[in-house]
Formats: sequence, C-alpha cells, structure tokens
Amino acid sequence: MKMTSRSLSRAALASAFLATSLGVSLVLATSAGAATTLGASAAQTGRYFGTAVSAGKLGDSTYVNILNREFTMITPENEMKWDATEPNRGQFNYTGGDRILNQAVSTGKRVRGHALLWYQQEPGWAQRMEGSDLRQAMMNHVTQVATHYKGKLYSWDVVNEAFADGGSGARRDSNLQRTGNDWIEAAFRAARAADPSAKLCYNDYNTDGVNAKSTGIYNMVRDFKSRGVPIDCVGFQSHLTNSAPGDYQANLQRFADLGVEVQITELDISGSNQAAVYGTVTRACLAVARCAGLTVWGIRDSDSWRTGENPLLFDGSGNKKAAYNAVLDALNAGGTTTTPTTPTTPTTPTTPTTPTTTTTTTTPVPGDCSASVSLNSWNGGFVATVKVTAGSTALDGWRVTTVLPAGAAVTSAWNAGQTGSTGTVTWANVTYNGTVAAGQSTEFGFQGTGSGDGITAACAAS
Ligand code: G2I
Repeated sequence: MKMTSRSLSRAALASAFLATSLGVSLVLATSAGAATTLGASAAQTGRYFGTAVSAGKLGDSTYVNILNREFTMITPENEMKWDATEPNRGQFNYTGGDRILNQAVSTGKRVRGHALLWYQQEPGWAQRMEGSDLRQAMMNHVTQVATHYKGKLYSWDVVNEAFADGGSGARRDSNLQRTGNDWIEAAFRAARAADPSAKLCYNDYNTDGVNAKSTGIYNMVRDFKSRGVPIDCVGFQSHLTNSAPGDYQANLQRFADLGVEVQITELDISGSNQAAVYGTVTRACLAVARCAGLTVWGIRDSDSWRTGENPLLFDGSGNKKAAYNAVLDALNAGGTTTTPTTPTTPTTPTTPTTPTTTTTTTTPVPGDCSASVSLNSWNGGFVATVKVTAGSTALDGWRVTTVLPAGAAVTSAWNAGQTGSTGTVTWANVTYNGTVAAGQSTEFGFQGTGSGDGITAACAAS
C-alpha cells in the first residue's frame, strides 16, 4: 500500500493511541523497525539472514555488492560438498570453500558448512563404493573436512537429505544408508570430535509441514537427543512453490521443542504469490524462539538453480523485488528474540562437559614404526586417531595393536583393517596407506563407545 500524507498521519495517530494503551513494548517494537537491510533487520531479534554463495561469482561486482550489503551468513552452494573437497580418495581440495570462508571472514559474516555427507555430489570414487570400505571413507571425510574448518564455522550440515519422499517416513536408499542405519549418528559423532564448536545440523527438503517425511526426521532427532548423539540443529530447506504449508510454523516449533535450533536453510519460492509466501515464512521463523535465521538459496533470480522460475529476492539485474520488501517488512515488525546456543554434548553431572583430547605415544623402534593415539572424548564415546610413523627405514605394510580399557568397544573405523572390537584390537594397513617413507606418517581412526582413556598402541612393520 502507498502511504499518502493523510493516511500516514492517520497511521501515526493510531500507533500513538495504541502505544499509550499497550505501553512500552509497542514503542520498542516500533523504534526497532528502522533497519534497511535484511541482515540488520534480522539482527534486531538476534537472527542472521544468509544466502548461498558460489565462489565463481565473487568477481561479479553487482553480486558482491548485494552480498556485502544485505547478508550476515553465507552457505557455500557447492564448494564444501564431498565431490569438491575430496575429488580423489584421501586428497583434499579446499580452494573454493576457503575462498568463500575468507570472503565471509573479511566482511564480518559467518558461514554455514554444507554438506559433509549427501548421497548426491559424491565424488565418482565414492559412488562406486559400498559397505565397510565406504563407511571408512565417509568417516574419514567427515573427520578431515571438519578438522580443516575447525573453529571457523557457525554450523555444519553433517548429513543432507537422508530421508525418502512420500509416505514411508523411512530413510532413503543410498550407498551411504547401505553401510548401516547408524551411519548418521556415526557422522555426527565424528564431526563433533573433529570440531566441538560448530553446531551440527541435519538438513532436508519437503519437510516444511507436518508430514510423513518430517515426522521420520523428528523421530530420529528425538531418538538422538535421548541417547546423547550430538545434534544441535535441523535445517528446513524450504524450496517452495506458490504456498507454504499451513502448519509451517507449528512444524518448526515441534522440532524446536525437542531442544534443537531450527534454521531455514535454502529458501526460494516460485509462483505469483511469491512476496506473500516469503512474508509468511519469515514471520514463522520470527515466531519460533529457537529459529536462528533464514538463508535464501542464491542472490539474484539469475543465480538460482531453479532456472526460469525467478524464486529469489533480487531480479537478474540486482534490483529488489516485492518479495524483498515483504521479507524486510516482516523482519522489521519484530518477533521473538532468539537466544544464541552453543553446541553441547549431553553429559551426566559427574563427567566432563567438553570433549577432551589426550595423546599417548610409543617409543620409535629403529627400522620399525611407532604409533601414537590422539583421543577426542565425550560422555560415553570417543574418536581415536592413530598416527603411524615409520622409523629410519620405509614401511611396506604395518600392524598396530591397540588395547582398549574395559567397557570400551569399537563401533566404526577408517583407513585400516580391523580385527576385534574390545580389549586387544589389531589393525592392519589398507591398500593405499601401507607404504610410508622413513620418518613419515599416515593416520587411521576409529570411533568407540565407553571411555577410551588410557588406550595404548604399538606398531610393527609387516
Ligand atoms: O538442488 C538444490 C539444492 C537441494 N538441497 C541441497 C543443495 O546442495 C542443492 O543445491 C544445488 C546447487 O544449487 C546446484 O548448483 O545442488 C546442485 C547439485 O545437485 C547444484 O548443481 C550442480 C550441477 O548439477 C552441476 O552440474 C555443477 O557442476 O552444480 C555444480 C557446480 O556448479
């Protein structure tokens, strides 16, 4: 609606009357509504407003100007995915991800990591794998990438799109899922062990109302929370067409009530009702105290993966659309104030509240090898990283014997063949890490339940 000077003064009179009758809260809400960018208006209630960014567009000045002006959070659109970060097994490439992270840091923005494990955009070598070999590769990927970005990210989408569409509420079939139903919790534990400060999220689409798929995820999150699996947040992608489900807000709220942060992670909306639906989604987040922020999946319509649908807030020339104004108005109208949370692994009062790292080393034997164990522990579990170092001559195969404390058991492992799971557990190199030059090292790892404190490791050439 266009405000004439007459309607403006009528509106001013009405709000003055309301302010008098409702007291100070309205005055505060009104005075808070002055921000003129998405990021600043979201910040009034403690929230972020983010966008997906493509590293290849960081040389486009229109794109970068809007990015710098409007957004306070960045999600790399493709650059932190598995195919980008580990194009060959064990060879990591952080060029694109680091470029986006540096852009964010240098302009005071934060980054949502996306995505450690997803059945799409697996590198070709992983697509061709199955079973325990794949499980090892998955966990190593999570550990390596989360370690590279340790302490630098707001959150990680640890697992993306693992549930099936339709009425089953079940997991989606994939080679990841076929490694065992516990792959999701194993990934969350490995991510927490590698980076205790990033919030760990599960992210999916078609979960924007109460339906079989979102309920399947809800049940998983509830189960994880009850068993102490470290999950901090759930992402709702919200790729919408024409409308949002009537129970959009109620669905966010039921997840929030499980004790997790909720985030709108990939918002884009097509259809003639676009501006109104953007307003509805924004208000829903603002109404849920644990909804920490919204991210749109691209800046201009021409940047969208939904070619020809024009689902974003800026047109191809970078002009603000009606949808932009609808979001800005909704943000400026205010809502619940969100309280920042930090990731915590549930603990009992008698156990440490933060992961601890301890290292034990055996003495190198000339011509042989040594092993050292570095441990990340939480209540009821641990990840052990074992470093195998060649002595004064090269190794052409190695074996490591670990002794686990009573009550500890290995649940998954990577980069080594395993014999046994409790007590004395032995490990042998796999095909790609048996050869180690003199004085050089290679690593393998395993995840376990119970306490790993006091694990010992001894290495022998084989
Ligand atoms: O598919 C839409 C999104 C659904 N949720 C997860 C998101 O990660 C996903 O994003 C899209 C990106 O927006 C696209 O840019 O994921 C697609 C991949 O499934 C991305 O598309 C790919 C193209 O398919 C590749 O051909 C291309 O090499 O982008 C790659 C990098 O430009």
